[in-house]
Amino acid sequence: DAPAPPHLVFVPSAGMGHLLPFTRFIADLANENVEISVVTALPTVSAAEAAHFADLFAAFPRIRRIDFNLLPFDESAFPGADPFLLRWESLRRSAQLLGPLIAAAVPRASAVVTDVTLASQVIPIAKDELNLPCHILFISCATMLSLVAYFPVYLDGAKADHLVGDVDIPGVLRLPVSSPPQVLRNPDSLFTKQFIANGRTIAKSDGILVNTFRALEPEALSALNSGKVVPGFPPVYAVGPLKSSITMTTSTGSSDKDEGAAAGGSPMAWLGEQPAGSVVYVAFGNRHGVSLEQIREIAAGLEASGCGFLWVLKTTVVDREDTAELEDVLGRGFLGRVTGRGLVTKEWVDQEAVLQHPAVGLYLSHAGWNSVTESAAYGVPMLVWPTAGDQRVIATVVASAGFGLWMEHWDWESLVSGAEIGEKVKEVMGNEGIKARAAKVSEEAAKAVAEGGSSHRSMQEFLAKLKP
Ligand code: BUP
Repeated sequence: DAPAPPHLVFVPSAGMGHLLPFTRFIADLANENVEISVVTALPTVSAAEAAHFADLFAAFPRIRRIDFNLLPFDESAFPGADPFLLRWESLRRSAQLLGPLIAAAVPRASAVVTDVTLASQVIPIAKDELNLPCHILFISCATMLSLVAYFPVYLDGAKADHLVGDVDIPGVLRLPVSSPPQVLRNPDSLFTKQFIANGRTIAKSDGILVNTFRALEPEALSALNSGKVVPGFPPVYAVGPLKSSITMTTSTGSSDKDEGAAAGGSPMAWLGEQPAGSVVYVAFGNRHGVSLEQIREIAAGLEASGCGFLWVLKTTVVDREDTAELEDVLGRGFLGRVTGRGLVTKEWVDQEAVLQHPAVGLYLSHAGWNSVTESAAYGVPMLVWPTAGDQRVIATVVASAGFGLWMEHWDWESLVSGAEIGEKVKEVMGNEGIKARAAKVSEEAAKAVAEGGSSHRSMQEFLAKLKP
């Protein structure tokens, strides 16, 4: 008899930026000889996540779903906190329920794969309570992983409990104090506490899968794997760029089937009418609400650039709360003036499909890691304007890989003028050096995931270590 396949139990966290790499990785594994269960915390924070879970289970009926009913959690104790961060905390505080849930899985679980935001809770449960190997699927870049891993060492050295200066990560780079998540300056923030606890625990995991590829972050990967960052660190498997193989049926509010959801028509149909390389795609991720004032400046900039544009506009952190009318947000007359040349939508678009479209010549982005890996995979030059969190670290990676420009002095605290935005957009759209570099990075990405490529080999290495 052939041995039973290993059974992987995935415990993802909240937010599309966390969920998408999990579902992409899971979809990749669906062709391998493994059993898969996914722990689903309910209800999800955003509508996009709810729809995406539905898509996953519809696309792969063989994948089992383990419902995880969170314990009551009084969010009012953290007024003003980010709803996704609160969900991570709620997941962490309910983690003791995971032991019995995973122990009851059929067939018996052989390994757990979880998100870094849950690491300090889930690793001990998997390893000490259930005696199972536990891996992390790290959803940001390897450079950020090196920061997470090194930060506790840095704090010990600095005799501090928060970010106090540059972080010189051995073998990787010296991060100026302005680059790590700025909330780490506050020792009392929930984020800082989670970040440090997770950083201290990931070294006890059995391995870390990262959505990156060797050619994109060679130094960080070598330094992590040679123990330069943290001696004895577990193996880091660069398995990216992960791509979607799930058809988004329920979550594409503005796809071709839903004409008119965007001002100006359906994004994909509209892109089909634009000349090659002529359109700037504008999106700042699914968790960043842009201020009304800054929206007006971005609008002015796009109008002044003379370029075509497709803009996914968010005015609130959580999509369910975004009820503002486009015309009110953008200012009367704007949509009329850019008819035919620009399209603005508040709906979820299939960003991978957009970035693959030949009409798209530039991505004005918040530098969320998934977005960056998508741009890299499809060879789209970037103009990056980080909002918060890990995005300034990610912007460093984009700039050093050369396929994008990072506007370091553009922050979201002071207003960036439309005139400056328009100038930069025009400039990068015409920059042949960045275009050539983006094409090269895309070639390297394709090689990495092809049979025998570095990411393909890492994935095989990871699979070979799994036991039934
Ligand atoms: Br908005 C939007 N369609 O309309 P990141 C996003 N996406 O497919 P995050 C869509 O969501 P943080 C949309 O392709 C990417 O895979 C996009 O993840 C997809 O940023 C993902 O780029 C967004 O990692 O912020 O999650 O907004 O960096 O805070 O995780």
